[in-house]
Amino acid sequence: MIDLYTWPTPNGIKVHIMLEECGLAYRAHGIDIAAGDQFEPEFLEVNPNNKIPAIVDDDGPGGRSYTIFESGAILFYLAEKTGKFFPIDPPHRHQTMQWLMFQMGGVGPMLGQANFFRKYCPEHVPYAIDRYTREVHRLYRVMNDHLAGHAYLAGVYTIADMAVWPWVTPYFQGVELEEFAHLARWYHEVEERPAVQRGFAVLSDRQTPGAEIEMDDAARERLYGRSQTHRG
Ligand SMILES: N[C@@H](CCC(=O)N[C@@H](CS)C(=O)NCC(=O)O)C(=O)O
Repeated sequence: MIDLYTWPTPNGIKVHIMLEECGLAYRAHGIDIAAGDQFEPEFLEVNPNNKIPAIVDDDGPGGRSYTIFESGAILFYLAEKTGKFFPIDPPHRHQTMQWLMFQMGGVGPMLGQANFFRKYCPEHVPYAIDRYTREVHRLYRVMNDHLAGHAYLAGVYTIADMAVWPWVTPYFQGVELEEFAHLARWYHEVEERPAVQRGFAVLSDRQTPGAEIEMDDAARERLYGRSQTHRG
């Protein structure tokens, strides 16, 4: 059994999808990041980086309990554990890693900043909105051009698709998906997968997946406030 500590945001959803795709048994524990659950001592023991997602696998390496955080590392761990969605043959394997890194180092941080400055920042900062919205367009174009000649990011369906897909879901990052025909084709194809739909629905009774998080001043301070840098 895997204990999954998560919230229905893109970084959480990618792991929900992988667990569903692999048919692994898991228990989802909601960590409400707007309410500050990520700073509770019990959660910090699981992830000292105070972010979702994280998992505790009671059947980890050597049959022992194993804790791991960082969504890309979790996908990689689950792929190695099950032998699924991370091809063995060198071109596909390296392409999978390339697009997974592209998501973790580019798509996640840049789209995250675009969403922050467009929706959550208490000040209107045009320079930041322009910068990150342009970056979103650039990243969408890179993926769109690639998907013009490939069914999936690494050629076949892998953890790289699972990592990128939930980031393309929120539409408040200043792009129209349908303007990127190949990316849209891929997006809708992945969306049709039953495991993706089940993964997307995890904890949807507590927060609409991929949607804007309701943010009052207290929640904004918990998530982005200066007090976080002084946490003991
Ligand atoms: N690089 C991390 C990023 C995780 C992340 O940013 N999680 C967000 C939700 S999508 C979070 O938990 N934020 C709470 C906080 O920063 O206090 C990963 O991919 O796991």
